[in-house]
Amino acid sequence: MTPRRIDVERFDPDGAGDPDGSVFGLPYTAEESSVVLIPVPWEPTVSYGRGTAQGPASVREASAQLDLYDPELAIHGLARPWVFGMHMLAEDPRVRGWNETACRLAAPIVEAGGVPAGDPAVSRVDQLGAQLDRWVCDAAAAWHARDRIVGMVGGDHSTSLGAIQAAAAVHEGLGILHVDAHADLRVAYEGFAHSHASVMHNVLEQVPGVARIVQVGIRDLSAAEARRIADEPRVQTFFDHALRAAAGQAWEAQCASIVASLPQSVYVSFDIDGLDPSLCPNTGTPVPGGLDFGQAMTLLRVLATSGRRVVGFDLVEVAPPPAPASGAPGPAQQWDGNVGARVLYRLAGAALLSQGARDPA
Ligand SMILES: [Mn+2]
Repeated sequence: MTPRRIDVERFDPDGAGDPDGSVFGLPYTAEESSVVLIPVPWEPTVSYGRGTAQGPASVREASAQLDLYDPELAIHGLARPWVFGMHMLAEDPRVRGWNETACRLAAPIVEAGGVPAGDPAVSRVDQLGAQLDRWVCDAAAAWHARDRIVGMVGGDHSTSLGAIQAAAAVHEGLGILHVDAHADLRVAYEGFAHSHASVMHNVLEQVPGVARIVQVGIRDLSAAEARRIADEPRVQTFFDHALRAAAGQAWEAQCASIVASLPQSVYVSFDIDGLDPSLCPNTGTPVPGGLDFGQAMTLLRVLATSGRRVVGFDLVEVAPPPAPASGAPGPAQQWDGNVGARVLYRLAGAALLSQGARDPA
């Protein structure tokens, strides 16, 4: 990626963000921007709390009120990541349509806690999931080909597969930094192969360009997933409990160990439920424990300054609370989106910093 510089005069970062702007209140088009964000409102196999199909919209809405000066990246020469241009594309109505169809088919199955393999409705949901993967992969690949940093905003975690396929196609030997409460290594969940709980299994099986998955914050998994972690040389897992047990060791040093496990080209797959659930109370599958916000920010900063290149990323499983019966959503309604927007801004900043972007003189 060659960082693109945009016309900074068109935006006042100290003013109130433009709520109609594409993301972070910025007025720049995808054409002008170094970072292009693809919203993927998708949640058919969500098994517990719903709402993550509204994730991209909730992040976009809350992002308008962020301050865009980054004091932590400033130390490394990138206080103003936004000057390289960031844009979130509009949602594609076809994706919304496929999601509605797949949710309708999946609802009774999820309600029943799953069905035997071979059920026709399960197969149809998996087919729609495969169709979604192709759409996400093509959309991401088009912007990779145009030398942009591509970020995907889900949707449930299954949406990451297509985005990882696109990144791995152009970055052989790709490593995934996977922040999550869950290992997501199930072969299938409730019958669905294209499940949010199976995404990293699907990456291992279907994306040969991925050399390694480094998991952080994991604290909710099945015995079969634990065996897979133990037996699979491509997966290294920094369990939440182990990070806590090493709490005497400074977090910075723990981040250095995590990052040292990754190859040169890195894609970050950030499930918001990797964070403490007070930071994502409406996410679909919250789990107590996890990273606090500062720990996550430090991890991404250590990654960005390690000499590795962050070539793409996603943010998934952000979900707003149900809309209020009346009136406009207030700050409490926007909390999940607010935290998500801050993670997204740091992901974009970390990718830019890792690829050589620095503040203009
Ligand atoms: Mn998760």
